[in-house]
Amino acid sequence: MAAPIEAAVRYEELPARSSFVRDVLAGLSARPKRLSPKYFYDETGAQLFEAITALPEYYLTRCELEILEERAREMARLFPAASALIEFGSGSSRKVRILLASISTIAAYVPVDISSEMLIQEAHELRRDYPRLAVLPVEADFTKPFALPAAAAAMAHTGFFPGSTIGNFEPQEAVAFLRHAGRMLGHGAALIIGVDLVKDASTLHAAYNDGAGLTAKFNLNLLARINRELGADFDLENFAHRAFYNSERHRIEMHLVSKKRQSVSVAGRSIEFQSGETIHTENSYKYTLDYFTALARGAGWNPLAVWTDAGKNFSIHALTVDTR
Ligand code: AVI
Repeated sequence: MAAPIEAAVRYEELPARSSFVRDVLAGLSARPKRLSPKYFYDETGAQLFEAITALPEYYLTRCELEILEERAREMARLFPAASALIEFGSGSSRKVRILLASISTIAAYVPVDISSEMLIQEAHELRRDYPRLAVLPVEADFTKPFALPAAAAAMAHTGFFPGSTIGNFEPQEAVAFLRHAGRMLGHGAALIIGVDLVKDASTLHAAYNDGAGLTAKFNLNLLARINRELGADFDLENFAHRAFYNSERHRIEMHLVSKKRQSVSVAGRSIEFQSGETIHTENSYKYTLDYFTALARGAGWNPLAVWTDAGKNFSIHALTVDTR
């Protein structure tokens, strides 16, 4: 019988307040101003993101779930007997549950996430539903090296990185992440990764400018979080959500636009905004199948298979790593 989970293995204290304040002050002092999208996900932000995934305009989650449902049995061939599935940035366990339901050779599941509350909660529920599965959560920033729990380290590894979170990295960061994942998972390991696809600008625009205004709330929550945690005095009424498709760079850009000339106090520092000045809060890159395959090859991963939904909106790539 597997040991009960009281807590996730905590690899380091994250996100440390000191690095949050440092990053925020550096980003708001830069020209143009910017904030990292990794700071969207406090408790409120994580809940807003979950709500976004259910929006009719936000096709990404729906299309990825369609692929997982249709193809999980094909994916099962990638899993050696008694293997460990390592999920980078696990969040809710909705997607991994589809794999677990179809792939009986997964002996251990290692969800890796920065937020321990959801990690522990989901781990409890998975252990209840899959009593024979070793659920070994790790609280860590999955973009940095972390140690796998010993029980999983001894098994063959398959990585899982759904949701097109790779699209929130700059292409060179995506390559660096894939290299790091390859080193962690080890030679011959497979990676199942969700990647959003280039498509018409109107579909993309709608997905990031939803009618219910949840994406706007999600974007503005970053300022609310800075108010809550860093004692800032952003007036959310004075900023607006802006998202558009940059077709030259194949990415959705999200910004917060200052509606007027204003001064905001952040951690004791005064930050000046011109009217119309923006804070760049997120890029969400969209790839073609060939471009992503080439990017992955450049990071040491060879393609095994690729699947799309019927509408060809979203893709899941299966890759294998050559670390020699
Ligand atoms: C998490 N990530 C893949 C989402 C995306 O679509 O880039 C985050 C998001 N931003 C706005 N809506 C959703």
